[in-house]
Amino acid sequence: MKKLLLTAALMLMVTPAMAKEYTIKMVTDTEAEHPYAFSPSTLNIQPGDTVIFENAQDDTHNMMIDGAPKGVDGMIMSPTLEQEGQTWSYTFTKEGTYSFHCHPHQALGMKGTIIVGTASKPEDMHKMKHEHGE
Ligand SMILES: [Cu+2]
Repeated sequence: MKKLLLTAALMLMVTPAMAKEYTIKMVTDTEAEHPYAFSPSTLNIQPGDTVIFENAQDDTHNMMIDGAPKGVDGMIMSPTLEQEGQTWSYTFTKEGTYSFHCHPHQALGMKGTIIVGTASKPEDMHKMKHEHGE
């Protein structure tokens, strides 16, 4: 009986879940041409999907959205992830293009793009303000 209940519970978790989960790793590879990177740095998902940002090594990374479709307001940013295996996830509900960067490594080109459904035209996007004034 216990086993049956467990099976039913597992099926409930799996079947109605249309939304998917994706993982973007925050990578440090000092040997690489771009030592600090999001992998993958571009991702196409659907509204309702969740993206997990995972620190792949012991290094300090974060994720800050710096451009978003109009109508998406407020800061979207992860806390600082300092240790290997630390994660932060966000569920994207509104269609469009989201650009993001890692604040500690922004100058080193650590950035990426997530397209939710259909990409936004540039005029349908807006810059998100950050406390550090960008
Ligand atoms: Cu970084």
